Amino acid sequence: MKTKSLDGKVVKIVSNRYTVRADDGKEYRAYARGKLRLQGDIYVGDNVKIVFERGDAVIDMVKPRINQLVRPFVANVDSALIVVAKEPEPDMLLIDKIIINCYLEGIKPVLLYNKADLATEEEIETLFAPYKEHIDCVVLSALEKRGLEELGKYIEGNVVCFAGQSAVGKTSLLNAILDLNLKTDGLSAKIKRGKNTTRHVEIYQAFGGDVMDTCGFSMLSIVSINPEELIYYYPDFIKYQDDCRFKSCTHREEPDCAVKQAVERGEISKARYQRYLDIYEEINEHKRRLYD
Ligand SMILES: Nc1nc2c(ncn2[C@@H]2O[C@H](COP(=O)(O)OP(=O)(O)O)[C@@H](O)[C@H]2O)c(=O)[nH]1
Ligand SMILES: [Mg+2]
Ligand SMILES: [Zn+2]
Repeated sequence: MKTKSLDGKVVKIVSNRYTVRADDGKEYRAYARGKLRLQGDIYVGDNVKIVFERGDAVIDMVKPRINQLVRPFVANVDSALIVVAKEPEPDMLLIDKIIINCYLEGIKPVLLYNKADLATEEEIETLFAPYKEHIDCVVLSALEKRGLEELGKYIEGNVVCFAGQSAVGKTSLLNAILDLNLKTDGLSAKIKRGKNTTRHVEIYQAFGGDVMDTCGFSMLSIVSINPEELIYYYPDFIKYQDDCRFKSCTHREEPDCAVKQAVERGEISKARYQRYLDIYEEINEHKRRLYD
């Protein structure tokens, strides 16, 4: 006897129940086979196959992931919408690490400045300056509903994930987007703000794409690469690299380093360069602890 099976995407996880949006357009609350839970976690964003057993939907298979992020755990993300805001004060080291992680996982980073209603144009420009040549930057205010249509362009046809510190306004932005979609196509409903939303990830549909709200990334370490490889994840450094004296230049102590010269000339932001050195050291330190 052939059992009915459906393809779908995990859009929500609450303890051991997985909400799967299946290709038939319906959502099913499914259990997962024990072997799958043993093999590793199932993430929000995972593409799965469900079967039906005695009336229960059961996740039978998890398809290979294109990529994944940890803390929070999400899978198959096309683009990360990295939110910074006037408040809380931007943690640029964290932002740079999120960007590196995006490149490592093949995820397109987009930098969003929210709460623009509280900031001056100059403050926004200063924050964007080191990035705007290689990363798309968008000015937003969830409060004033500013920039939402532009944000929609990054969501359309994609699976996107909000990232950034806590309290920058990720959920507010998502709510503003859902509101807008509700008005235009009557599709989506507002997020119910629960008390227990911190560890929670859920996918919402808007602008013809999937949006993951997350609790944000509070800390992050880059452990999957060697420090010498870090340079590949700095598109703003790469164009100078050919002019460094050494092919293997890591742009630190080496003589005749074109990247350091660009920092001196003010073409590369000093602060961003300093954070590069800090991240380099952090990876180095991690490797040392691993092998000593
Ligand atoms: N002034 C202003 N406040 C905002 C804006 N967006 C969010 N907030 C406020 O910032 C706080 C944190 O927002 P929330 O969406 O919960 O942040 P999250 O932790 O990143 O999801 C709340 O008090 C919001 O009302 C904005 O565009 N302007
Ligand atoms: Mg939130
Ligand atoms: Zn160099």
